[in-house]
Amino acid sequence: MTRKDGGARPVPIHRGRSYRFTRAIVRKPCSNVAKGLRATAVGANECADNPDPIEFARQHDAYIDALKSAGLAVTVLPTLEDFPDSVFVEDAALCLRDTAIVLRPAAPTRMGEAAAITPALKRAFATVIELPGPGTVDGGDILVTDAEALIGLSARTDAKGFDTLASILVDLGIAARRVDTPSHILHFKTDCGLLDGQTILATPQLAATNCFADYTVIETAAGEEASANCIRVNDKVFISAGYRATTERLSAAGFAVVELVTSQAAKIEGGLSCMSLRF
Ligand code: CIR
Repeated sequence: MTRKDGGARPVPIHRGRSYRFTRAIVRKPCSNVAKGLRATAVGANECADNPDPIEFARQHDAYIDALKSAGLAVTVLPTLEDFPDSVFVEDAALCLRDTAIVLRPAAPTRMGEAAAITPALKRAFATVIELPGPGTVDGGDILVTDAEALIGLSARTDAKGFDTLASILVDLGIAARRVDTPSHILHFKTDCGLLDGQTILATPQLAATNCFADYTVIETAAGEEASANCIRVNDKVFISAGYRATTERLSAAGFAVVELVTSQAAKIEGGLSCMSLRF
């Protein structure tokens, strides 16, 4: 079968490898979390819509409990006060089965998060590879399925970063496919999430780019685009709370859906996938 973009159909390697996990790494949100990046800059601590660090920590604790209830052993790293966005550990690394890749987050205020997470990766993985520069890649732009890694070019992930990461992944036996993230979307996975090895939840806008031509796509309901950043963890699908129509779609398709409140992370453009590294 040929994809609409002309490429060969990816070959599934291990069924379920993209959502069967035993461990996760998370980092507690710091007290400076209100200074986290967001598209519309506001004066941190002066805006009613800033995240509240205490409420963020509560929601983060519930997130950790949910990961544990899905069967994961969770390593909780301490806060990093110098890095307001450091709760979003996904952007600093890509964790595969036996290998972790330390990425190169593009935002100047986030670059140091990669070095900060490296010791924890070295404790958990036999092999840790540091992505060489000068390109940049944020983990939020990488969607790993059973068959391949889709890497979305975005304001954070550039072509050089893609090329460098793709060559590492190919050496590890993982096909890497470059896709484009529509310019209004922060990260590729802001608008999509894996449901199983062959099924993806995506916003209609991202699905319309045809990047998921080889997959079954379930679209988020109208007005519920913010629910797209779900995560599949073993037998459960975690989705942000408050998106009833999309949740019903997933339940009707047979997924065991669990809603989690992410209102604080959402204030600085974070969601479910960004708050953990799962492997
Ligand atoms: C940022 O702009 O980098 C953070 N405020 C949000 C990062 C969310 N990460 C993700 O979607 N993977």
